[in-house]
Amino acid sequence: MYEPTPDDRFTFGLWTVGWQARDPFGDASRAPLDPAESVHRLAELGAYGVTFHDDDLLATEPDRDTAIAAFKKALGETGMKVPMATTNLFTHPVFKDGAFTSNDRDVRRHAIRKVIRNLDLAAELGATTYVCWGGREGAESDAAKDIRSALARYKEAMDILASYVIDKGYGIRFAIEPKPNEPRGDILLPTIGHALAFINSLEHPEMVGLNPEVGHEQMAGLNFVHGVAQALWHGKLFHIDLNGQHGPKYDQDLIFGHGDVKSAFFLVDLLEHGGYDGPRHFDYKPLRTEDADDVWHSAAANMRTYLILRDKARAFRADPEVQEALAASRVDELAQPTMAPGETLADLAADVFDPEAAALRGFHFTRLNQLALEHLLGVR
Ligand code: 3MF
Ligand code: MG
Ligand code: MG
Ligand code: MG
Repeated sequence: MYEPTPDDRFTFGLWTVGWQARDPFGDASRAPLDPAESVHRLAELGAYGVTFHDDDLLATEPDRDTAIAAFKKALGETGMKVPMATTNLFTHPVFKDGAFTSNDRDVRRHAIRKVIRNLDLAAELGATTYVCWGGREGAESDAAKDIRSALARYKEAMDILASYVIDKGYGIRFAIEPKPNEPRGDILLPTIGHALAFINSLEHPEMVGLNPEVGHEQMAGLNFVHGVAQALWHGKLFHIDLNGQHGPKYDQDLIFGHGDVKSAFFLVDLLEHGGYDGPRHFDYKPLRTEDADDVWHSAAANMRTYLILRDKARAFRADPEVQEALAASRVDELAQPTMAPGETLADLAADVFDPEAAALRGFHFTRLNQLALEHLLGVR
């Protein structure tokens, strides 16, 4: 039970299992991992595919062509897919003031070239989503960056990339990954909402959606389930980064479910019943305390936790007492339009309504919440 298969569409960034656990205070605690080994190990664990930054492929082999050939060989041997790719625009010090929005115009031009080069590889490997996380697009001082110009340059870069993909005929859509801070003091497009508004200003808004990450919204104290629901409502949930976080602090990238488990339960419920059909992509970091074997236990833990929560969410929905509680809370009533078709404002005005009596009606949400918790805790 809870054994993942490729049908579950679980994917992992090469940079997750491959993280050497360097942090701002300490050196690497693990050796670099050969991407081809990661592909094989993840396939054995039941994953569907892998994703990568351009530079991730060079973890153990500096020659790009040789590295790509070895990666392709591993994909061929395992049947693993590459549904998403992305660009590293944050590690090299040239990107210290950002990439698309660096004050240095030469750097901005270099960044666009770097993305284009990896877009060609992404298309060749069959990726359909290209993620843009604005890691260093930001500032520490409000004097240092003209945010309106930065957004104009961000838009310029996204427009150039979208028309490149159209010209090439690549079947790729872009997904912006919001994050409030870290590594910059403040990052542009800090939340799902900011990114959604930005997308409306682009030349090809239909080609650009979101890749929200659990921990990134929770770092800002926001409700991730609400954010994902809004992205779905706008038709913009192109991809997702699943992991765990304990509220507002540094980006923990814990295993999925190892942070706010109740939010993880409702997230899985939403993804499974809310019409998302993309990959379930894990963007986590194996703890720095873990050794080379532990890494694979941690990868497996992400998928197992998702499958357990999927089971719990199904059981929650199927429980007659839950159905009764949902009805008592009038959850379905919200789907009913406030005005019936053909009704006029005169009809609205004619309502006989007693606000004092309506104010006395309880919604019984506590019972629903407790039922969800009991399903999650395994006592129902
Ligand atoms: C950082 C992230 C990134 C992005 C990745 C792209 C290194 O907090 O979440 O991971 O997910 O760059 O997709
Ligand atoms: Mg994170
Ligand atoms: Mg992250
Ligand atoms: Mg991420």
